[in-house]
Amino acid sequence: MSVNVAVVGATGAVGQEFLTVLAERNFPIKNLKLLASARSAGKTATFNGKEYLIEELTKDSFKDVQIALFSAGGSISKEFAPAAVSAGAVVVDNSSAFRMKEGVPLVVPEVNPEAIHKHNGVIANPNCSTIIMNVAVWPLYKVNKVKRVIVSTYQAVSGAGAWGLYELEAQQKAFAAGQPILKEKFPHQIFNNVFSHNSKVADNGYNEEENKMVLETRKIFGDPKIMITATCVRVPIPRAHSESINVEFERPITADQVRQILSKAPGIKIVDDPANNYFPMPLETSNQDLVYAGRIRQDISRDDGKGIDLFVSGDQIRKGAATNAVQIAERLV
Ligand code: A2P
Ligand code: 11C
Repeated sequence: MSVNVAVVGATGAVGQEFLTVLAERNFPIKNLKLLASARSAGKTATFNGKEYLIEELTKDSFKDVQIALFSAGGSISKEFAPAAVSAGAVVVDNSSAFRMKEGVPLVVPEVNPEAIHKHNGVIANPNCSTIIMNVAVWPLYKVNKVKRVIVSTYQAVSGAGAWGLYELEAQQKAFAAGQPILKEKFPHQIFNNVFSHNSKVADNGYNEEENKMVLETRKIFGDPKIMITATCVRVPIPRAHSESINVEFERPITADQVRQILSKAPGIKIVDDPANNYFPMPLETSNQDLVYAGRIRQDISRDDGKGIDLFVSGDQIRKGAATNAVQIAERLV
């Protein structure tokens, strides 16, 4: 069955990736509508070798649309997703607008695909750092319940949007040309630097990205008690987020068992070669759908055998956003 698809935010980093992933996976599209702001109306974008006109997003944009993929930020989702649902579309929303709302499934297809069909018109795509962590931790959780996760992220600039990439590139060019390095949207210079994630710090001392990793994982795993603490950091990398993850299990587990479980898990590739000091790297996971996992080792800070450390890296625009949303849409059709 072919369906009419709308992409909201079609000019953005994730929007553009939606087009690539839909084409690559041969998504059954009857008609495709590309929507963005008035600034982009009249421009074109390519899908499957064909030029499509970009239209301005309005509340009337969704007539006859069956699936609407949104990635234009939370406020646009809040304003326009209800119009899409009223017009009969199912919205797969990449923003944080509805993720924690009751009745809105929050889905990583490798973890909780059964939630997809319990929607009331909107299905939420989790935050990219959450997805990448969940793909690696869930297969372990299923075998030996995870009690606690301590995660530290190394997040690429394009996670902030296409502008993050332009800002890093502009600063690199200015440095190479011996010119002053200007910062625009990031709160600090990102070139030659690392800083705490640029989202707002909440009253609990954690920034929004960190709180998302905690709350979203609890909803996706269906485990409100799982203990998670996160430190999210922006690094001067164009693409692909990496994460150092310490996992505490209910029962003892060995590094070999973890390697075995993850080597059979969907969406994961093991890259774990201590002899050659070769482990997951954003350079190699960029433009890939698989989450790479390695540095799998027993946590030596404890003597009960219940701790494991690992390092993962995954493309946050693909598996962390566009691919995950398209996988959800595939299950809908
Ligand atoms: P536009 O390019 O016309 O501004 P990113 O996450 O990479 O920053 O991309 C954000 C996406 O959201 C872009 O496609 C952008 O379109 C879109 N967008 C931003 N504001 C609006 C708006 N008011 N209406 C529709 N789309 C919007
Ligand atoms: C980043 N993960 O890399 C963020 C951006 O809730 O979808 C996406 C925020 C979100 O900055």
